[in-house]
Amino acid sequence: MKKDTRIVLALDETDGRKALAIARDVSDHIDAVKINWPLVLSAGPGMITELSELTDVICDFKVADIPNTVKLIVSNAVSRGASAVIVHAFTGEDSMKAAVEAAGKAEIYAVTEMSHPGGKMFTALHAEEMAAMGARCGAAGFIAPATRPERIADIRRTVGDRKILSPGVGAQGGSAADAIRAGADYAIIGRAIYTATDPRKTAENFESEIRSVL
Ligand code: NUP
Repeated sequence: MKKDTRIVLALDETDGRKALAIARDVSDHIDAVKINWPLVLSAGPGMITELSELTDVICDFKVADIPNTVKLIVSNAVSRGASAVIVHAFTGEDSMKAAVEAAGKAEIYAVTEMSHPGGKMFTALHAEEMAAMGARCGAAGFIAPATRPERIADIRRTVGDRKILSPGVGAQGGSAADAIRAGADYAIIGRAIYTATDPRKTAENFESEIRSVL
């Protein structure tokens, strides 16, 4: 995945045609598109392949299962063109290793502390442990909350130079500049871009905001 704009577009728009149009429109101002169940369930898994012809695609399937099921999901997403798949880390070492093995040359990103208020209830209590386990098992990146930049800094200390991608910018109240300043490599931004009147201009503004703190 390139590292030019430091923006990953979270494309949770559920109309497939609109999603593709938005991705094309903002493609110069993002480094990758992250898709999640809302788009895949409404427009089909073919979206992974279609979007992968435009940019790198991260499948945010938050896979949380036994190793065999993890392997089946990750290898399916990668065979359709995903460059990376997001998995939960709380499932433990065997499931994490299965994800990394099934991904092959593609990357696995592990969720640490989630960005919403509920993320503090359980995920926050084990975020560093989950990050350390993920790093040991070969996860290439980690998801850490832009809503709590100080936690990005904590996770950064745990994972060294592996990637950190931070959701929670805009609609959830976090700031892209603060997330990058705290140690994130990428800001994951969804509604603030794809529901904007001018998604391209909005992405461009985020890009300038991020550039100002690099
Ligand atoms: O902790 C997380 N928080 C989060 O928002 C982990 C995630 N993967 N996400 C995802 O990032 C969420 O599912 C959505 O796809 C995106 C944030 O979107 P938005 O709040 O910018 O619209």
